[in-house]
Amino acid sequence: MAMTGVLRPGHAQVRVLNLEESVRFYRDVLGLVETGRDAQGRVYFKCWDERDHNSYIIREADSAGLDFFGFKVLDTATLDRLEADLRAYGLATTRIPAGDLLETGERVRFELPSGHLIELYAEKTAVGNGIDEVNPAPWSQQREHGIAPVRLDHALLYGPNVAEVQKIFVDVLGFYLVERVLTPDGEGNAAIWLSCSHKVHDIAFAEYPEKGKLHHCSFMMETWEQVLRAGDIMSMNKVAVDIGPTRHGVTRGCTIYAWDPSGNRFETFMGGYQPYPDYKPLTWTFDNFGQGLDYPQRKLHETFLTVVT
Ligand code: M3P
Ligand code: FE
Repeated sequence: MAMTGVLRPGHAQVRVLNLEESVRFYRDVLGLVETGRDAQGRVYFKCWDERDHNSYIIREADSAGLDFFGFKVLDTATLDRLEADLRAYGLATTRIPAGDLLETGERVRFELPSGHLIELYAEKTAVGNGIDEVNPAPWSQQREHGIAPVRLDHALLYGPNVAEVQKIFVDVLGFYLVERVLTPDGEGNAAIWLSCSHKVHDIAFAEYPEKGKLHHCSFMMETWEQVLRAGDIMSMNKVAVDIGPTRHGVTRGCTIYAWDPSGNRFETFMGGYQPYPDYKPLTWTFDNFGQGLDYPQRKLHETFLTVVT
């Protein structure tokens, strides 16, 4: 499809309890590439095959969780237009100056009715993926370190007012609904999966009473074998695994959910199908939520509903 408007998830800033322990985890176990540190003490990472300077930023704090989640948009004209559209819709926006995040341009930030801070930005320095731009090799040495996902793929966020959140993403930001799980009475959505691209989801939300919660940030692996290898590396490093390796019914993605040392859940993920914006959304009834989460086991794992940061 012609990609305009919002391009993709670009960055997540996550709070961790112990910075250096977390750096060792994200760099050496998950295998992200450390790309910088700033005056506030934040540590910046990217996945090996991402080309922009950073996609995952951690800062030390007293509680785990998500500070904000950012999407890259096509260009500054698109950023200005989307900011105007958000304001016309009735949302307050603030501009964060270029350079506040390393190698990142001006950001437009707004708060969703779910309590999450979402950002849009047009510029982040392209540092490349360590592979030549002329006659490129298929991968670089950076893929040989830890789990080594190729990119930050999506996030699942928990909070109230998911119906309003859906309207903002669909009516203002140009996303489309790919799948949903109905509430027990069938009247509303308990969870929604939204795409701004050809991916099966770029962001997802589940209805939850507390505002601004993180369920997981997801990192894309290239193959199912790489997901299994991620599970091996998790066990070798005594990482706390939540669910999997298994396959989600929703999205058909193959997955492991696990926790970082601070209790932030992350996912190593591959697959799913490739939807288009004209596809009719797929619907799961609440009694089939278990298959949606874990298709082989048909199990609605308790932690999926209750453990968030
Ligand atoms: C995902 C994901 C359900 C969970 C689905 C999860 C239906 O698709 O990417 O994490 O419970
Ligand atoms: Fe996921």
